Amino acid sequence: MQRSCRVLAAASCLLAVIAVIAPALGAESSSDRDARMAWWREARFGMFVHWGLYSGLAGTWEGKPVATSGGMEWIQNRVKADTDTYANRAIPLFKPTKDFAREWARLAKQAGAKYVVFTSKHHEGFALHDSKASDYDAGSVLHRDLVREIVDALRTEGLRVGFYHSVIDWHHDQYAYALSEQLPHPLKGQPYPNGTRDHAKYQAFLRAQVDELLSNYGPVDVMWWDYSAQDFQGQEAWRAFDLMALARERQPTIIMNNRLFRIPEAGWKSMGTEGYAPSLDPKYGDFITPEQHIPDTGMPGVDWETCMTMNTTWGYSEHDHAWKSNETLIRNLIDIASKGGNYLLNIGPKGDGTIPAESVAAMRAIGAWLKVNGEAIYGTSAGRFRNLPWGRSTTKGKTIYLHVFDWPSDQRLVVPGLNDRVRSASLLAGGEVKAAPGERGLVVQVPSQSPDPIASVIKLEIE
Ligand code: FHN
Repeated sequence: MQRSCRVLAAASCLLAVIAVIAPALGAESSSDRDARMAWWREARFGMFVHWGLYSGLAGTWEGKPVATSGGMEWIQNRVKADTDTYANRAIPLFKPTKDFAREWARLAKQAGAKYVVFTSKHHEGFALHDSKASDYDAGSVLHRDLVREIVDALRTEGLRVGFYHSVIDWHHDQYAYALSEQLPHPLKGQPYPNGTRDHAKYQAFLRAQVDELLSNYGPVDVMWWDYSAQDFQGQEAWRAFDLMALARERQPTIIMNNRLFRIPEAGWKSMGTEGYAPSLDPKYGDFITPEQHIPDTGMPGVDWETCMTMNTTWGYSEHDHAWKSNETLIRNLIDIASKGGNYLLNIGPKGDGTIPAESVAAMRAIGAWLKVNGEAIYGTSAGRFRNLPWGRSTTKGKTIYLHVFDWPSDQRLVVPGLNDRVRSASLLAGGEVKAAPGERGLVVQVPSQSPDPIASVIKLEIE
């Protein structure tokens, strides 16, 4: 083989290696990053799933409701139970049906979600996969690999796969909870039951399970770490950079959130769900994660995703009936998209994996709205207009989508400040509308009745 060919072959193989390790080295070019983030940015809407042993307890302990609101996935911490007491009570109530995973995947598809992030392990420490690194897992306890079942079901529906993996662990006997004031632990303030704890052993365990999840289940699209405190985070707490390098090595195009850290450079200004800051150095993650909260304005140049419950708990509770309305959920999706963000909406299945009827109905309502108006959400960017009195807007190239919440009683919808020439105007739900320049901006003549009281979308093609 001629010398020049050998050089060429070596060069292209070197380039391939660099493309794989560049993100790990934080040297990823912005065009490579844009390519890696493209599907996620276009998706706009994902389904979050909190499911684990806490789902069987359903917010009840010793026959009494622990509370009627707030995260029941935290029940072990709320009742201050040690892991053995907790496991003995919870495991008998955790009996997944044969087809639970297919029901999840079908609902996500019907809802119009493009990706699903589910709890491979929450703070309780129980792993849903068949783990060789632990006996507190579905493999040892149920002789099933629930992660396999879920991943296969999601792929069958063509959905992207994400793991929510807790770095906090209320089960592992080397997790040194006394090292953090700010992070929760059921035994907080008590001496370690086993005397001393070597947190480095926990870090090695954490890495081993993450490696299993990112090596044994095919392509994984999202890693949703959770969560760190200002007094315990990053390399010190979790060997975070090593974990991220491992994830990029096993899954070169994986997208990761910012919750291995709790510092301003990683998009955090304080503790608490609204403690996020609108800036993110890519070496700390790919997107920031407002929780239960929609930012007032977009965050140009920063990828962000608001995660939210449908009631007030992430894990299932039979005592929490504070369900948000379909109107609130659909308008949240629109509001978030109009500001250039993603919406990760949670369901909390029961101990047998079945999904509360209220969540099924809400997801199907969102899906029905997206069936008609999906083009005004998927693949769009933040709208040009702020504080539209009647709704929100999104953009896609030379197309502007007007999401009308409050239909004008005089059938004249004014778009303040829009003076572009309009080539065509139509309702996505069907029906023509007429658009003409007006004093304060474009005036769109609309029918007397809105096609959809929750939100009707007008599509404007701009010259
Ligand atoms: O403690 C968790 C909580 O249980 C839930 O998982 C949320 C979801 O984003 N994250 C943590 C609280 O910030």
